[in-house]
Amino acid sequence: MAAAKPVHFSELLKNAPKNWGRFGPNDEIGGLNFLTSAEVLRGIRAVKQGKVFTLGVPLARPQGDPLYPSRSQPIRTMAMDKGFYISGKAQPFPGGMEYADDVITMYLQGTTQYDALGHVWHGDTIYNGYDAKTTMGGLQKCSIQPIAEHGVVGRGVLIDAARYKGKESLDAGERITLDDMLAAAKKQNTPIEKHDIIIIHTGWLKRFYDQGAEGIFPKGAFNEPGLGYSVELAKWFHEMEIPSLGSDTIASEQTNHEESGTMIPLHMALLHYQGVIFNEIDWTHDLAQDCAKDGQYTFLFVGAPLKVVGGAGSPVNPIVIK
Ligand code: UVW
Repeated sequence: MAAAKPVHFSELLKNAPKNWGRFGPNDEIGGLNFLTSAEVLRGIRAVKQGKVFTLGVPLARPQGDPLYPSRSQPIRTMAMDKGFYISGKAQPFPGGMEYADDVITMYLQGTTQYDALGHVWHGDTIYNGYDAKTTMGGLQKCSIQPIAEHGVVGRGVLIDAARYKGKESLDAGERITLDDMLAAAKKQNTPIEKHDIIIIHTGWLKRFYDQGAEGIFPKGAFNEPGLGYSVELAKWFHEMEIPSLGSDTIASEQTNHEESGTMIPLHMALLHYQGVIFNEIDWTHDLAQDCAKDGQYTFLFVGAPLKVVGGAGSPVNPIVIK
């Protein structure tokens, strides 16, 4: 049952671990500090077959893309195409070359994306203790740029939570507990190792493409399934030094934490407190099908967000190589 009045995050998370200061006073990349060259090589050692999966969703479809309800759909328009030449508005280059150009207007988090560490906070400080006023007019601290400069490269592990629960997709608001995640990993014969990049498959995103918006916003509600907050889960992420978490949902976590009445508390407990890099709206369906077939749930994961100066996030097309 939902709490009558939401508990403030400062109270809910009073025993949750924090990495502020752990990587120095100037840190802006949090968990990516764990992704050293040794971790890149560990990721490369997970490559066994040369199979490639791309986790980005199609961008700016005329019929609409999956995104957080307050964000508007990406709009792509042609700035140059054959019509410009036909109408005489443009002339071919000397030699005859013509070209097409286009412009996109979108939320940087309006597709498969990474969140910057300055994307969310409570109170007056963002990750690592920087003043939240540094977000005004563009993130001067903890923007997506330092994350993009580093890259998100290491060993990835897919946790197929839908398969573990015997479903094609989890239900609206369904929680994946720490025990669920560890039991799913065990069932897959793939224990999660320290510094693994965790990608959770819930089957949720496929509902959007099969059923339209109603599939992921039943009765208009934003109520996603996913990993749910507990202090044990937060401590486990801290002990395991998990650099990054992704999923096939819009926020990569269970939306509503009923015990406290809070919304998306892992954005606070993991991203804001520990610097875990969040990756969202991943297309995991094909990868999950393939992992179930060949039993290989680990891979080299390569996430390359754009170096958007001052950006709170960035689109990305993560690459998985098995
Ligand atoms: C918010 O938390 C508002 O957005 P996202 O799910 O993109 O992190």
